[in-house]
Amino acid sequence: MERTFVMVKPDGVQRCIVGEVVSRFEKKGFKIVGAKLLQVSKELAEEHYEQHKERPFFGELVDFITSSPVFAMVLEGNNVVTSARTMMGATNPKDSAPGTIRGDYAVNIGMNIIHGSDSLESAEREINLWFKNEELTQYDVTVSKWI
Ligand code: DAT
Ligand code: MG
Repeated sequence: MERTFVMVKPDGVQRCIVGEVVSRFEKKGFKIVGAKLLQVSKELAEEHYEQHKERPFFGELVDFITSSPVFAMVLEGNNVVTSARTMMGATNPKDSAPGTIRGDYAVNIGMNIIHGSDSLESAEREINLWFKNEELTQYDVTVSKWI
């Protein structure tokens, strides 16, 4: 079954909308298979965002993601990588549609509430980067046959 990495960024944790964000994914029908609140190290932040290391905003991005705890999750479900990205909305909140997480809760591109893996390859890389195998669970949800 497909898995993705999703993280509520420091702005989302500070604004007390972790539950709101998690709830959207739960209600959609995705299964949480791992979750933790953590303070991100500079090393982890730089590795996570390595594809952006030449971009002018890289320093700010690393400073932001390490500024306060994040809530990291692994979600599982059919087509979850693409669906979670759709639920997040466009990167820049000025372009994200109402009804999406960024569209409903964010105003600035620097503080856009949530991260989600952008492809199956990124999801695999990010899940391995953020979670140890033993932190991920396997369990059956009895309602899954209705989802
Ligand atoms: P996404 O988070 O939608 O995958 P991304 O991978 O292109 O977007 O960029 C990672 C994060 O970097 C993004 O969530 C917010 C920040 N960012 C992207 N473009 C930016 C820009 N032009 N100025 C400032 N921050 C930016
Ligand atoms: Mg990205």
